[in-house]
Amino acid sequence: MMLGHNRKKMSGAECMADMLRDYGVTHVFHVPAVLRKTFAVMESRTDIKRLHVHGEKSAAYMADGYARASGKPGVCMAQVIGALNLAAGLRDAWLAHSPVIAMTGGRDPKTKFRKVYQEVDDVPAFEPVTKFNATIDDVARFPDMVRQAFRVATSGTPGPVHLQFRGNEGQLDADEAEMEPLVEPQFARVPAFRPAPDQTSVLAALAVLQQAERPVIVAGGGVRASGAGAELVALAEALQIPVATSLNGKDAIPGTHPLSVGVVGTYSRESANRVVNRADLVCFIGSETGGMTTHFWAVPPIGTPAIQIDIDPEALGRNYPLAAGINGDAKITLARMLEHVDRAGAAKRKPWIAEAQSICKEWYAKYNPSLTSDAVPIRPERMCAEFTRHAPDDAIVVVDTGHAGMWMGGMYDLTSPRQSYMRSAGHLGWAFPAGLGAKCACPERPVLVFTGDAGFWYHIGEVETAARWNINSVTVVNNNSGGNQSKRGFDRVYGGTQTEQARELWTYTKVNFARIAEDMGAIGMRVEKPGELGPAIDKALTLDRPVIIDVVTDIEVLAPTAVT
Ligand SMILES: Cc1ncc(C[n+]2csc(CCOP(=O)(O)OP(=O)(O)O)c2C)c(N)n1
Ligand SMILES: [Mg+2]
Repeated sequence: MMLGHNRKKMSGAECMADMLRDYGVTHVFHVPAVLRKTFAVMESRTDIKRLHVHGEKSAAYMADGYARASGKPGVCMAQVIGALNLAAGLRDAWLAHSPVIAMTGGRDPKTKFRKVYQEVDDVPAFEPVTKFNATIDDVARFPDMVRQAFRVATSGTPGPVHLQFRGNEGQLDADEAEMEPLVEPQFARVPAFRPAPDQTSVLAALAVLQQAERPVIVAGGGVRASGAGAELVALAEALQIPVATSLNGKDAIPGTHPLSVGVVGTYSRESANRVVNRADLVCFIGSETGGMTTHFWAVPPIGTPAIQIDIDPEALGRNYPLAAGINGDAKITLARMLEHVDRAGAAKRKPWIAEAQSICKEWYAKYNPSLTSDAVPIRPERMCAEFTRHAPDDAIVVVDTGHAGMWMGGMYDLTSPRQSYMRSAGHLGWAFPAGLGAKCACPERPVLVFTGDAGFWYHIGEVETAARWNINSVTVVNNNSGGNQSKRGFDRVYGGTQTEQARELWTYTKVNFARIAEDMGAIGMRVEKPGELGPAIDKALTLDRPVIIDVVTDIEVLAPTAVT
């Protein structure tokens, strides 16, 4: 089929519905009313599920969770008045490089600047959170602009895009034109391209890496986007190099692998920071070398010899001067490195591996009492240990930020290369709706969410969405009736000890989320004793219903902070 040779008269709505179907989109998350006609024709022309949710921000988070779980772009939509709510929800996708496509209604040239009801110029607000931010005023542009949206979202370093359609509800979709709803399947998922590295830089980087006595790999989200976990582990094994990950790259290597040292950086595991800071060379793969992963460039300190591999050439050397840099897709690059690797030198790193492993053993010995604690109220470390024991081999584990990110990033171990781990890139409240999106994308895989109560409150209304649409994720709430990650910071500004009244700044009323969930049509379970959590997770995963497990935890327990 040649582009431009199969045009027929059709509406924008028909064109959009056909294109989304042919790109393999299965779900669209929206708050009405936007592209109304498109939604109507979707019903007869496609099997796309049109999820009417409780807020534009959660629609964006669902699309983001869908995208991160499947690699396929997640699609979310809002009318003009909801556009900035949607933009707010793209911020996590932007930070995590997730391919989300947001569509909104926009201004009509006939009436703009006349104080039209609900209208402002939304386009600039999408600028900082998208790779491509465009307006469509003529229906004949549907095919090329939708293709461009998928192209940009999935290629290079992936990320969100925004298309604004003429009319507050995007009524442009009712117009007709001669169009061809052609799609390019290559851009239906990440990565669209796998650019291969040049041979010279592969050999140069290998030479540096093989010479090092105490190298460490830091694997980032680029490894997960590239699906390069197997190649990463193979290279680490061939050269005997310990592997730390960023939070975003946590599922690049199972936590139970003998070369895994944990998540490095700010929300981290002490063993990873200690190993990275003892290394004589750090090899960053698919990592932005950002503040969170490097504990604001203290782990490793700037000046530590470094290698970097990235699909984006502009990322190479941004924060650490490089001994070698490779521009390429992580999976292809690691495969090329494996072809040329000299395994003979690996033996010299025996003492380094032994040191890294003893640092990991020390970590387990130090935290074993809290990981196995029978204390009531329950300690969050024990919750993480139950996740390690009870997450099925093919689970998608979805984690909120703040304390949730610290607890699970540091204390939970993936036990199989088939498990996935996705985490909020900074927004409290992301995990629960993102978990729903992940379950929509991968209905056959168990989805287990870890969130704090403050995180869960944000989008609690989506329990009703989960029940209505049978989105059967299992959400475990670390319920300490407050946002106790904030406690340390308030202790500090009160000069060491808070006043009793200061607790109004970070605590809530005690509630039973299990009961609230039941009222909204989900299954609720309440866990008050540590031994009950594992069996509750096992049971919840058999129910084929959305489940909220409310775990009553200790408000005084704080996560360990990063070591340098
Ligand atoms: C959108 C947003 N607003 C504010 C914050 C700052 N923040 C980080 S953690 C936190 C409280 C977390 O409370 P909860 O989810 O209950 O977890 P806990 O600390 O109690 O374990 C807040 C307000 C944030 N990360 N994101
Ligand atoms: Mg809390």
